[in-house]
Amino acid sequence: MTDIPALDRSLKPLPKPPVRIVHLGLGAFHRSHQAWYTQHAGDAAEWGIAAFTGRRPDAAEALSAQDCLYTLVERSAGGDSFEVIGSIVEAVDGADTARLCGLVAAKDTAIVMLTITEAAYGLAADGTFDADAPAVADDLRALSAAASGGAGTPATPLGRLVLALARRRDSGAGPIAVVSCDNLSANGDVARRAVLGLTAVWGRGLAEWIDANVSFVSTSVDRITPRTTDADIAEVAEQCGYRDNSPVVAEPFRNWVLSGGFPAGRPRWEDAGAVIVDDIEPYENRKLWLLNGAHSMLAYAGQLRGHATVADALADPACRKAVEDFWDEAARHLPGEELDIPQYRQALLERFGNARIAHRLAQIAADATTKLRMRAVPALTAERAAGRSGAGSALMIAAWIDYAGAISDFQDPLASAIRDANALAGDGRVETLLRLVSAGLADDPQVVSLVRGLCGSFTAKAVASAATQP
Ligand code: CS2
Repeated sequence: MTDIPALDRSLKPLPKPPVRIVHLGLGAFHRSHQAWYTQHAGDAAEWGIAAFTGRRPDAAEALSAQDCLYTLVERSAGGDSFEVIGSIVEAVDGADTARLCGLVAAKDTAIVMLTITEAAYGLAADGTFDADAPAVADDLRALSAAASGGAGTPATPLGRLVLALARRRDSGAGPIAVVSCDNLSANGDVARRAVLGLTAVWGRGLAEWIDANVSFVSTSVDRITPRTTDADIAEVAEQCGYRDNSPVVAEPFRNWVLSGGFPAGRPRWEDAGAVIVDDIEPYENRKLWLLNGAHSMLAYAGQLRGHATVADALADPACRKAVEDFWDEAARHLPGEELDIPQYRQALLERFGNARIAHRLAQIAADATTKLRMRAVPALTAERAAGRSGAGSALMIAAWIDYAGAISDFQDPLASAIRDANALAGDGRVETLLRLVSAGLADDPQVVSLVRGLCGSFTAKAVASAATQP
């Protein structure tokens, strides 16, 4: 494979638009979603993206080595199609706060976009900003030092954003939009709360400037994007005849709903199918509960039953039933004919069933405590308030509790608290784990006993009994 050319702009001379969007969280999802929409906007020639990585520089190095071009492999049940994406024009190590500040402070920059993961917003279990979370506390110290002219370099994406917004204020470049593209309900409001929480130590009117000049846009984002594998890299070489070390694979489906103002302009994303609405909540809830909620159910139940991918788990009747029961509950709280829930559910079954997309359950299982708050807790709380048990939603939490007890190596912002809870003997374990997801639910003895009773639903015993059923 050494005799094929490398992908770069001499091989594919795509236009290189000027940077007007700064993105934090360079990863596969940004590349399959917002970068695709930006390339397909009618005025794409005016909108380039400078994308910054999170914790590690690797993705920026790999992309820079090929002039920021990469192949999007659109993988349907029937086959693959390939497109080179060129809307990212600069890929930067997230630790390079000098470059970030320079770009955010530039007059031409109109948008800062975020795909930093749900866990990065520093939310406490009650949805408020948690100033005591360890990474947040470190950044508050760094920002406080920077605010007084000393050396302080924040390490979290939102800490870095606050530093950069302070530079924009100082440069007089004017209003800007911050667009959260993470799977959180009211993600624009959550981003605003987190930014203002981190701004508190800055003083000197920065919070007031942000209030008056930064528009926090809420979005609902959707495109299933599994992690790229070596086989994908080999396939691109074979099918496209060039070497791309950073292709990204995604399903054909994509959806983007946005709500909020863009004081310095935005690409015409609607030309590419994005939808601009006044009230985003119904769309957000539909996607978060039905798609992401089903994903989390399959991630925990499916892995307990020995499955590795979404498609495998969905083909298992026990997992499929758990998803459908949960959907029945969640759908009761998704009113409005325009949401067309039956059609949406049917489409999800088809998308999840696309076995050519190897979407790993282990990838979805990460950051459970944050995700379950968005995916299981709202429907469970609404069902309880309506006088029903909420067993379909509670099963998602019970499956996670079993999963958390069954594996030792997991990623979660509350990993050490989960480990401490797992060490508890007897009845206390379930209640303590439930409390990490929702204090309100853990305060209700009926919910605790419901979840406790549902634990074990997908264990080996359940597998055996399901297998003997007709
Ligand atoms: C998934 C999402 O990993 C996860 O938590 O549920 O990444 C999901 O694939 C996307 O939101 C699809 O749009």
